[in-house]
Amino acid sequence: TPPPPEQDKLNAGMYHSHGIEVYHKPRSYETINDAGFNLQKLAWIEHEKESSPQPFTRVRVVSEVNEDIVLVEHEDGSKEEQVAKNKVYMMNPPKFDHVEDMAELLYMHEPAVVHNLTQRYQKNDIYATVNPYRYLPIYSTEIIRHYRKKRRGEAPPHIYAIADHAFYDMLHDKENQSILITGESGAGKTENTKIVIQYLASIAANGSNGFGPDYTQKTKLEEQILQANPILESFGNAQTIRNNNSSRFGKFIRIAFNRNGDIRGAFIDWYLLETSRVHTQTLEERNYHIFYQLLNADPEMKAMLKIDQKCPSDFTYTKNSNHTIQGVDDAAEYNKLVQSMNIMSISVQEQIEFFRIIAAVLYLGNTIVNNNYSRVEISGYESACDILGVSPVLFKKHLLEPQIRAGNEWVSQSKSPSQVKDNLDALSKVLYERNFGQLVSRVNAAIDGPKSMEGMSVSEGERFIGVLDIAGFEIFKINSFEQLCINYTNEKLQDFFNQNMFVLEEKEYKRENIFCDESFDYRNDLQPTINLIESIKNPIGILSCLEDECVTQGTDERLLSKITEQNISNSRFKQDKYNEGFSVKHYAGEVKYSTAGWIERGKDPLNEHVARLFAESTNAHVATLFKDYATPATPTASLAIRQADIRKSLYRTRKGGGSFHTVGYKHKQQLSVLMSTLRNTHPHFVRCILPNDRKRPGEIQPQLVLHQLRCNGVLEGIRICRVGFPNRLQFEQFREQYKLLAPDLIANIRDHRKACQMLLQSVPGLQAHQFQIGRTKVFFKAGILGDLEEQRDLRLSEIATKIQAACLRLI
Ligand code: AD9
Ligand code: MG
Repeated sequence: TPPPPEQDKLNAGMYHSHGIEVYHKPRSYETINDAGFNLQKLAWIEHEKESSPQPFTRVRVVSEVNEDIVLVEHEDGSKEEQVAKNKVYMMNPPKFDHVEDMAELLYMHEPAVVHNLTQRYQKNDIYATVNPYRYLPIYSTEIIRHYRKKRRGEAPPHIYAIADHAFYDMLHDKENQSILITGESGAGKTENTKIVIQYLASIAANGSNGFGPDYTQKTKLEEQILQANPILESFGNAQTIRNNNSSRFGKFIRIAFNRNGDIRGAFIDWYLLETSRVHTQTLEERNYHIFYQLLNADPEMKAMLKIDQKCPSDFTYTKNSNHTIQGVDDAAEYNKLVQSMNIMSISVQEQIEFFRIIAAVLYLGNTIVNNNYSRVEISGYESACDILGVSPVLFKKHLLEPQIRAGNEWVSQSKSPSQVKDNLDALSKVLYERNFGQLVSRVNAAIDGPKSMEGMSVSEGERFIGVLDIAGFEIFKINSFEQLCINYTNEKLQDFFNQNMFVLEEKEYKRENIFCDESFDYRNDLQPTINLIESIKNPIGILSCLEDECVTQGTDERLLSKITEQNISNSRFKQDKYNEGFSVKHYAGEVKYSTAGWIERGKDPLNEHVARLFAESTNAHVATLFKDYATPATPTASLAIRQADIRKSLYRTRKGGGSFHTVGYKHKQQLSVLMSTLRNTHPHFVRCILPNDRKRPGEIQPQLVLHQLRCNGVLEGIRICRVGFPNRLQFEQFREQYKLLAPDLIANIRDHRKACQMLLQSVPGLQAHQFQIGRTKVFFKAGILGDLEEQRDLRLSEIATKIQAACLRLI
């Protein structure tokens, strides 16, 4: 084993693994209430003011006021106060400072975790899951080599370690793997996803030649897989207040390997692209990068796209946004994009097609809508029609006076200017989203991996490692449908995590022959929340209520009363007193959702007639994007076609929406496929943490960190670890550590198990239900090990006093 490079020692710390490490070796969650009262102990109490930058205050316990309350003194001597015992968290002794694996902490609770993360970050040990906001030289070939084939705990925590374990487990256990990366916006999910893929491409390239020392050589396929990201980022990322390169979609990238560990291909699935950004951005944000990249492209390309001489201020969709990002050169980014597309073997002609849609969207946004003597008029739409290969006359006709069916007849429906504007924006969104989907499909065709998500049809002997990069749990002041979808996804992932932990724990108990009562079963903890969102009937959950109301042309008010009426008895549901929405109790906290605008958003946003026009475009790419609309259904079509169309529309309604399925419904379907894929993998969990909200290096805000720990399930994990027997030690280790408690009693006992048993029976006050003796380990209920540690400390100080006295006598 080569010694760890200096740099590595310096920077790598308790990397993202901390989440999973914590749960693998659960520790107790102790307050002075469970740990037992002890004078002069250092502890943490919650800071009174939530606004304080420090969530917890260091105190010394002074005296016991009564059964429930103690008097504490702030460590800086500033004041004394009385605090409930169950709010006084035991401080870990200094020997636990900066520990890499938080599972080693004696006391495991919110203040301990926040303290550890803060301490490590300040020492530049960013790999306490925290985004450094600066380049650190810890991703070199040298370091890849260091992490290659290391067992757990052998090398300091690092994202490479997680990637390497996944790779090893895949080859060794012949099992598909997944790496689930979650965290707030800006926490580092996408960067780490890229680092994982870079690592896998580096080591896999050396798979069949015995993991030789050269981690820099890559095959064309590996190169292509690495280039997928810049392409996706151009079209799917944008500058937001929180992140200059924020992913506005979720993705799951599966990389397939053969038996030797060579990369066979990859496949990307994507979720929930934020389409509203195409037409509206908030202050200090931008539209998708691609708009600015094309507006900074070379003059030839701009001329080809009919945007020559244009800049962001010439287009409605870009002019109110930031036009540049500090430190980013959009022209250079454009060149990189083209380079990536070239490596991906996307031809110049194809590139132009993908770019063309972007130009068309810009022109659609510039269409002027006004009222001309009570008739709606549009102007300036011709460029968009020209680029999209459709007739401007028909476009205008369908847009302004779409024909709708009334019984068996078709009648013209007139629109108001704002409806026409909404329609244009809806078209832009759909064009953008379909173009994005097509681009991902094109990338998938190039990297040619396991073909379909449903089948996971990796060929014989092949396995995959999937990396999931999706937005983490969100709680804002006003939460809407997007937050519900994101939080629902996270609820499912947390549930998956809990199930996993439960199964692991259960296996360990079985292996050790430990009895655990039913209260230990936390498997279905989150089920009521999941039901509340996704249940189809009895009662009808939120998403299905939305689906029903959209199909029956309901209103937001009707939707809300239906959701309430159906779910009022669910303990995770709460009615809103102002009747503007409802609250859901998620694992990470209670979130208030506002239902305003859900029905409008849930409906099919497309003007079907215009969509059909696109399906018939002279431009093959545009026609492909809308091929599902390619059925003629105008009043002039033959009777047979019209009847078929009517049948189709009946069929759609009967199916509960058919192609009009709401975004929520589609997301639910996609999520259910994703979950079944994940269930067939060995998961690895990575929690990314945002250190500060200013995109700054070296700064850590403990309140912000605490909030994320609460939201990302780390603390939820700690909570469930308190159930059952969270602390455990090997017999020999336990005996060695605690023999002081009864040295004479066990001195001559050879069998470690027996010695542990005798030792534990001799501890005064320790009750039989507080511990269990397994096959190789002793197991403790939360808080008990801390007690023993106290007694041991006491014994040690007695011995020290005796020795001191003896020395004095000698003198
Ligand atoms: V979002 O939900 O997509 O808005 P992410 O994906 O969690 O978010 P991202 O990975 O994009 O965040 O990281 C944000 C920025 O932090 C990056 O653009 C980098 O500038 C910075 N970052 C994140 N991780 C690292 C790192 N390991 N090393 C250096 C980093 N910089
Ligand atoms: Mg991202």
